[in-house]
Amino acid sequence: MTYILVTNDDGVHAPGILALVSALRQLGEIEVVAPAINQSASGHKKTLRQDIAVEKTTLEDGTCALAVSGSPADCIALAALGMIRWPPSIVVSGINRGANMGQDITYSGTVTAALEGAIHGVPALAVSLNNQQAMQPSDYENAARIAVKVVRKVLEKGLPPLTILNLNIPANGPTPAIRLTRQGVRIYRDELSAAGDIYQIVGPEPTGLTDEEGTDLWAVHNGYASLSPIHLDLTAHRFLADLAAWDITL
Ligand SMILES: [Mn+2]
Repeated sequence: MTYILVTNDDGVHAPGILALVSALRQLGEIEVVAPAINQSASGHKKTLRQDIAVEKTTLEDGTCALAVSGSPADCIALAALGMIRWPPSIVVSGINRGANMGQDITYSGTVTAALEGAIHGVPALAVSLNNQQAMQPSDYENAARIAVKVVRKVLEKGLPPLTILNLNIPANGPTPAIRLTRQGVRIYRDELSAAGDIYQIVGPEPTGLTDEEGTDLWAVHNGYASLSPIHLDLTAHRFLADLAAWDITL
């Protein structure tokens, strides 16, 4: 029996997770463990030696869920360490409000929750919806339908160790096709806002991109769903030989 663990970073009562749960239910049993409040851009945060509160809650459609005071990755870690049945057939994280492409991947709670699944040896998929325009419920339904297609394939094929899939879907579907992509490069336009000694990083949605064909940013910018395999090995392999030539000796 297929058993799917669903999480997100927008919080357990966000519309994206509801659409995802609703669509995935056709594939098997669902457990929902998600942050109690919005934890977007929390990165791969691990809450160590601090209390994490977990409360039962109910989604709008009556689905039972666990609301966690920790990070998205904490939700998966708690499940993996014995809070609920483990392992699931797959961890699915999303549907995030806003794309997670380029360097967003390291900021994203949506993606890092999926990475936490990979660390614990389970296949995982992150799903995000691009929000350059206002999003409709139908956008989440379209994204969830595409996610189901990818989940079916992962359940059939599995994924290599420490590897996840990162799925980004344009708003204002229908989406014509999925493009297999590599991680692109974002251009952020953040600004600093100061009031005395209190600062805020503010900015619009990161609209800048290097529009290089074959990247996640390129695909979504051109109306396609983007599917990237992401690996937890962050080594800059191509630089390793140059680094050796530095000849750092002790
Ligand atoms: Mn989010």
